[in-house]
Amino acid sequence: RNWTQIKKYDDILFEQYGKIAKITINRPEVYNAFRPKTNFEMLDAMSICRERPDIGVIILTGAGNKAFCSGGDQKVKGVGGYIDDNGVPRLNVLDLHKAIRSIPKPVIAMVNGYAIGGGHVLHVVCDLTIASENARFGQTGPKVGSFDAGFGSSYLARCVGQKKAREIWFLCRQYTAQEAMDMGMVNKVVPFEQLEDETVDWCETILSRSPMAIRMIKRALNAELDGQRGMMEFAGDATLMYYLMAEAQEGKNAFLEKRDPDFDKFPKFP
Ligand code: 2NE
Repeated sequence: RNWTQIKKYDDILFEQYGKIAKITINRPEVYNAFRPKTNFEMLDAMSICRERPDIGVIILTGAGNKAFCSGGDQKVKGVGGYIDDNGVPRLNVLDLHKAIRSIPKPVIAMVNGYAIGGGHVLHVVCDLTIASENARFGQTGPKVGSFDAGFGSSYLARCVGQKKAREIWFLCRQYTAQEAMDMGMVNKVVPFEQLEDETVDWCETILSRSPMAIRMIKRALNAELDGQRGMMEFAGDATLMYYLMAEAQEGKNAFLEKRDPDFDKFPKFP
């Protein structure tokens, strides 16, 4: 498949095939662990995906056949967070979680190996997960001095149920792709050689559906868990649709033409 580069970065690959964008964490020497720079780059790529009308779905994956992502890079973990080039400790992967949740286009985790720790959280936050048979899922937080009490806990519990979510976090065991699918946190398991074909096939099916309908469903499913922020994003799209209507145009036109608006001509639906 002919992926073309969208933008060059140090820690990630950012490519496009048709209307599909692919973000690949490209740090195989540390099993695709992320450092602050990796997350800043992924955030930049996500923002480009959001703005570009020719991109309809995003794949998130890891380079190689060992790991999707092994979480935060323990070699740069300092006091207060992961230390960036300026010596500032941060946990900017949380901004990436928000961006994945917020972008009005589906994000698919293509899990090609270990999804561990913060890497497990990343796949959980994505809208869908397609895994290869060699993938392994699990948490390590309470083993290595960390935890994610955000989407990595609450949304995980919505996927696998409260008991399983507690098991995953309390015991820090690893699960096979099939076990992860049986728990409800993976959509499909395929042999490694078929992983990209299967994922692209899912992307192309999604791309053949109504983008506005997909957008509203993502918003609605998020809103159920995301409280006021979820409602705000859902409401933002309701406003978008209102702005597309002649009724909203009439209000603006009347203001600019210094006349009273005539809303009478618009139907009042039951
Ligand atoms: C992923 C896993 C289970 C793989 O085990 P194994 O035995 O197959 O490989 P190995 O030898 O452990 O790892 C291969 C290379 O990758 C590096 C290793 O150090 C090793 O390199 P060398 O020492 O041979 O040079 N590597 C792997 N993971 C790394 C990491 N996270 N940071 C830096 N280097 C890493 C096994 O490697 C594993 O358990 N990895 C650690 C997983 C982990 O604990 N991640 C952090 C959890 S906390 C977190 O991510 C987090 C959060 O909980 C909340 C918010 C934000 C982040």
